[in-house]
Amino acid sequence: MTKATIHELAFATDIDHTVAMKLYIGNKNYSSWSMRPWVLMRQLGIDFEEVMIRFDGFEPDSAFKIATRALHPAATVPILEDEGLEDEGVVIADTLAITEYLAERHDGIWPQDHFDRAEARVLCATMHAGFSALRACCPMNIEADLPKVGARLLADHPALVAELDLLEDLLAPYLDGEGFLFGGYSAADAFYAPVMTPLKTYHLPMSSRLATYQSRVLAAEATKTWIADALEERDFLPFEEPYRDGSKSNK
Ligand SMILES: N[C@@H](CCC(=O)N[C@@H](CS)C(=O)NCC(=O)O)C(=O)O
Repeated sequence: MTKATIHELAFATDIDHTVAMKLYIGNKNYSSWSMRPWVLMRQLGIDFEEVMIRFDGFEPDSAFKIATRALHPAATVPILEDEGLEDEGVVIADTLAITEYLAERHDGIWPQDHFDRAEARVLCATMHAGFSALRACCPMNIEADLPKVGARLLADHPALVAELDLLEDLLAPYLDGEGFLFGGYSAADAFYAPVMTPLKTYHLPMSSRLATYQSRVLAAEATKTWIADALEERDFLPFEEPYRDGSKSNK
């Protein structure tokens, strides 16, 4: 897998078209949506080129928005670009759509068993469409450690507490095994891995079974690599930091 960083993709004319699939992602410390297809592809050994579009803000005239809009009107990351043959190609925004696209070409994205597959899809769809309080109160911030903030958020936001209960209830049937949610690594693990990082960052409560799964999924090779890359970024972005003061942080 090769790596590139771009800041003004919208104006770039020399994009390398030699690699079949490109995954456009945001900052690894902050972009939980980008993390999902990245860890999925990486863990399953699907080759891709990673292109980071740095978050500089989400205003319409930000470099991030200009670059992402040039790729797809959704103007969000992740975006998967697959060139296909003879100038055909596809640009896919949205993690679920990317996951289904990959599943049409690669084994192992969804569990093998018919019923497991349906249940894995429910888990992914529920994560994709829900958990708005967790997302809003506890944005992913891999390198931060915010126990006091976490305690305050739990006291002030009943919706956050309810979503943590929902997380436990949703995953409970799948936490007995020694492996991942459906045995082998699947899209379900990739969709839930990013949520395991705020549980750590904000010291949120969880059952011992969920904590065991958290350790397992964070120790998966792909997740470990993503986290190591995130820790190396050292790119403090105030608009992604509701709780910290940049002057006291890493940059
Ligand atoms: N439904 C999209 C959501 C993607 C998303 O919101 N990504 C964030 C980065 S983690 C983003 O690009 N935000 C830019 C914005 O909100 O304008 C997906 O599943 O991929």
